[in-house]
Amino acid sequence: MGFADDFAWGAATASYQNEGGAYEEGKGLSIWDVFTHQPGRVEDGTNGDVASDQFHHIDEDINMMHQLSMNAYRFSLCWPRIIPGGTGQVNRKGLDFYDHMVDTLLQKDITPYITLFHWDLPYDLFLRGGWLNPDMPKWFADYTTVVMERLSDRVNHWITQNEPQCFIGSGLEGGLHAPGLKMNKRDVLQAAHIALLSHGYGVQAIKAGAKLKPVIGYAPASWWLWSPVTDSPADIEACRKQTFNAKEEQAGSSAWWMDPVFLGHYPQDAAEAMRDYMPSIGSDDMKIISQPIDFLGMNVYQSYLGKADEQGECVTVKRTDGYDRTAYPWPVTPQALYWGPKFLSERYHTQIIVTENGISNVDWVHLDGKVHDPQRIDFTARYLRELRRAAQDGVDIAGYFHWTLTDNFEWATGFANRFGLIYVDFPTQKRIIKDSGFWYRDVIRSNGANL
Ligand code: GCO
Repeated sequence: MGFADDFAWGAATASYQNEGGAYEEGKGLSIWDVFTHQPGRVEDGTNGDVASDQFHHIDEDINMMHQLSMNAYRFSLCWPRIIPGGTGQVNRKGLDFYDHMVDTLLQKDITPYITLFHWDLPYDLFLRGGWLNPDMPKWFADYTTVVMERLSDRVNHWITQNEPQCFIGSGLEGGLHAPGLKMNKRDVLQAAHIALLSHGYGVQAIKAGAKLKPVIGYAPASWWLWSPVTDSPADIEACRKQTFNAKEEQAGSSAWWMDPVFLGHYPQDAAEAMRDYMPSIGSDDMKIISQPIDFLGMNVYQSYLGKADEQGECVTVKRTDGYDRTAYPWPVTPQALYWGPKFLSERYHTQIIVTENGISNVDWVHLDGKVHDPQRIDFTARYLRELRRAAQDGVDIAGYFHWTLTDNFEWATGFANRFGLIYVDFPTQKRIIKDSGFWYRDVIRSNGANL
């Protein structure tokens, strides 16, 4: 037994990281357009004005997906391309771009999985308070309704938000991502609550507006994850407990963002520890936040490793110099794709789709004109084997989206990190399928049997 026959195999991207066309066809500014143009924000001084120029290369990119036998593509919509000011006036030309994209994908039998929000908040909404403004859930619902009207006659897979841990945690608390703020704990938890409520309003708007029966997911970051170093029950239990611990860290954790959506309440011990900072919670809020959805999207790149101490508490195993790591540098921990789906599906009783997994690597064009990236192949094979093991153990896993299709703009590190299955020569925008792209094609064609 391996992956289901109708398993979704694809790649994932995000509008700001790929599209470019930052000032074209009536698009409004997003917080990332503004942030990346401030000196010192992006390590290599670059920005996503052009990125991998998907705005002009979309047909070519879809042809390559087809060539690689992908049957699904996860991408996000740029809210200010569709509604330049965040609310009000709709930009038809922005919708036309996505309309064309959806049609072209469907012609190639590639199922679109659309993420409504992958961080590029309309700048005008930031000026109105962004995630601190109590109208935000309604704005998000209105935007979602506009999208439903135009695209839901052909698209039925929807993801409300990508990684709130980053757009709230890194954007509003850590200051590393747009809009680059360092707010206090109370304000951060208030913004987090409004983001969760926006997810709920988004789900309502999808259900109300969808012309095809929708399949709805939510894709928080799954890096707050501990894998046991042995299979002993004590190590497993300790790691499970630590994976859902949100007491020391809320905005970055898993449970703070997942318990409300799947269990209808904040993690109780963490909420108790945070009692002086808790947001104001309206009487219907938790019900709206926890309306049933169809899957949990997991973005998994790594996990911590843990073991139990004598009291059964989790001790994180320290890594020393020389451990296996990617170019980022992030540790290589394939077991994250076994324990992550297992722990999360057991707690939340939901289907899992791996909405992101991948590796930044030091890729370049070799003398023979090809891009040889054995590390990406080995990395992905190891992770996919662990995912298959989870499926064999009965975890309901419906798809895998590799991060990412082409090399692209990696947020605050600029173009320093190459994550693509397809190499991009940024000065010319020429694409070259890497060895890993062809390897992934063979994995897809055998539905994982060749792993
Ligand atoms: C995230 C985002 C992606 C990243 C990817 C590699 O996880 O930060 O969803 O946009 O590019 O994860 O860092």
